[in-house]
Amino acid sequence: MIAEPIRMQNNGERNGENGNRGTSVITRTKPKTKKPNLYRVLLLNDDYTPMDFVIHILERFFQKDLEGATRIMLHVHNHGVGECGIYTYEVAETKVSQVMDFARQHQHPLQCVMEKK
Ligand code: TYC
Repeated sequence: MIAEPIRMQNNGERNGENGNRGTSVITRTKPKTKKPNLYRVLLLNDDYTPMDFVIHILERFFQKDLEGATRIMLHVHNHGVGECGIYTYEVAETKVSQVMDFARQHQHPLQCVMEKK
């Protein structure tokens, strides 16, 4: 965490007649633009899930065209794991659930996981 410059905005009652300190307001001078944590969604290889089914998953849930989906599927097939996309936490979580539910419905052992970038 990096401290950002702040400005003290005093309301003129810093030392009131009764000696109490008045309320001071601190104002952020720089707009706060926090970057969200990002997560990779990964597919894992297995020996049973059909290649065409994995391609369909990549088209349906990760908006890949046939060429991109085929490239990712073959990367997973050849290397054991591959990246389908990078998303914020809730979107990544939803993608993983959608893939796992769809694979289970079709009785394929395909595994999909997320990892923090
Ligand atoms: N290895 C599978 C096969 O030969 C294909 C496959 C690719 C499976 C990617 C899972 O995430 C995967 N049918």
